[in-house]
Amino acid sequence: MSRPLRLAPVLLFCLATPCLAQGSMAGMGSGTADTAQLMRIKTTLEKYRDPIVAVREGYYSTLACMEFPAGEPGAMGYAPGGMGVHFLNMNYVGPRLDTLHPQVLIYEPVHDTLRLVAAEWFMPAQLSTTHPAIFGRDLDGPMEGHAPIMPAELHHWDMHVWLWKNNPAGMFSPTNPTVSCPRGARYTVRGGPPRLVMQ
Ligand SMILES: [Cu+2]
Repeated sequence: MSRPLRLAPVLLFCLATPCLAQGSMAGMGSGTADTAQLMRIKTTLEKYRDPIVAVREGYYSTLACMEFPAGEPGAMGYAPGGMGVHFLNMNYVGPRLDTLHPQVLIYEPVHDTLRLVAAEWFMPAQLSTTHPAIFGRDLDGPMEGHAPIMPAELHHWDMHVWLWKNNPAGMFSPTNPTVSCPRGARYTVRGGPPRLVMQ
């Protein structure tokens, strides 16, 4: 049990995992995830459309709005696109994944508000030497932590699921080409995808 606790400071420091997800409910159909199950999860998480509710329940903003304009050799094959702002709940970080308790909620800044677009399941690589899975799909990774909000040493697995915004790249794609961050804003971060690492 000391492992998750030791991770806490690191995770709190970084935390915004550029995660990528793909598709929308309409675009799903790949993999084994079942639409009815995803719809139930979406309904359960609907309350987090209000980011204040998310914060009150332990999902804290990691501040940066992440965009990945282009891929690069040796990195995760992210489709060019955005991810948005990650809100992380450390209470749910551990060696098991639960469909109803994603570790991360993702919001897209739209005018003066934040719009819930995706949920992300996240596990530090040190908690599992094999691909964790959820919805019958393996998480992506392991990959390095996402700069600048996570140290590169924070190797992890993650999976983005675009439950609230259609993703032309796929419902489980880490990035969404329709998501963007405010141009020129202080905390808009545009970068390359994280590197895959060996377990
Ligand atoms: Cu992400």
